[in-house]
Amino acid sequence: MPLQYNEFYNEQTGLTIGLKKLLFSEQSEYQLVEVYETDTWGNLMTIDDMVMLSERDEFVYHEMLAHTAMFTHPNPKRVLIIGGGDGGTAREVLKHASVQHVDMVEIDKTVVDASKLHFPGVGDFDNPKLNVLYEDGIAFVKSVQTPYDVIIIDGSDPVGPAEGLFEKDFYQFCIDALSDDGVLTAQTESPWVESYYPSMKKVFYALDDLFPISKMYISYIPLYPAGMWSMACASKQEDPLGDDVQKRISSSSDWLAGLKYYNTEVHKAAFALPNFVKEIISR
Ligand code: SPD
Repeated sequence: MPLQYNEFYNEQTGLTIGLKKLLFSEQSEYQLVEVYETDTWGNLMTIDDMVMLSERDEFVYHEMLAHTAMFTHPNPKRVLIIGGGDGGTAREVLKHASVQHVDMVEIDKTVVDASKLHFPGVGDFDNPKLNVLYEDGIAFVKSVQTPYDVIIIDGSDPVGPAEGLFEKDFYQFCIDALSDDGVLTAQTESPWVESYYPSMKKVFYALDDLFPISKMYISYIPLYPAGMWSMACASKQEDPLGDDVQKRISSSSDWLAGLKYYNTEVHKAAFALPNFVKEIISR
């Protein structure tokens, strides 16, 4: 019998990944963090038996979560990442020349330690603009004094320590912690996994109530449940589908050519939602 990792997301239906060996396993104060060497996906991190990232497909998630927010803001200087302990979202944020300071607030140091050891190509932890704090992201957002231009919620699934990242109260604190033209993106689970619909609805209804502009967008991440993944983009002023955003993306074509998923066309197309997805968050 080959060694396999299985994540079941619909009773008996799930995802199977071939494994070579277990590289890391630690029950932290918050969760079970494991890293495997896989057959064809590079190293794979799971938290409480749910896939967080693989070396081969992590670029989709991190590019889409980071650049959608960063290009929607006209001049992002201060950025807050809640979660994101593997460093992939910060790596993408730090590609933007306007950025002066990034606070990454990860509750679990074990995630950062495992990432530095087993995903050396993912994070940019030595970048002097990056400040890593090991704290509860919700408590941190409540106490923000100097506003951020962009807040990115790169949390885990809505079970365990990340549950609060799907609550309206949390987004109220986020809007207060954003500058007047602030932009927020958040990971919001798979449109194919019905057990997550209540959490998705909570986030989108909250953003719709709190922000002048809020939209869902989607991307394709093979090792996440069912491969289709949703994200939220909420903004105080700029529409992510506005002409200025498209101009900003196009004028960065020199370094954007180095990305593997995100580009001008993908930014726009990601906001085109199939009807069954629209239905999940319609009110
Ligand atoms: N089930 C996957 C949920 C995605 C959680 N975030 C992944 C962290 C990658 N930086």
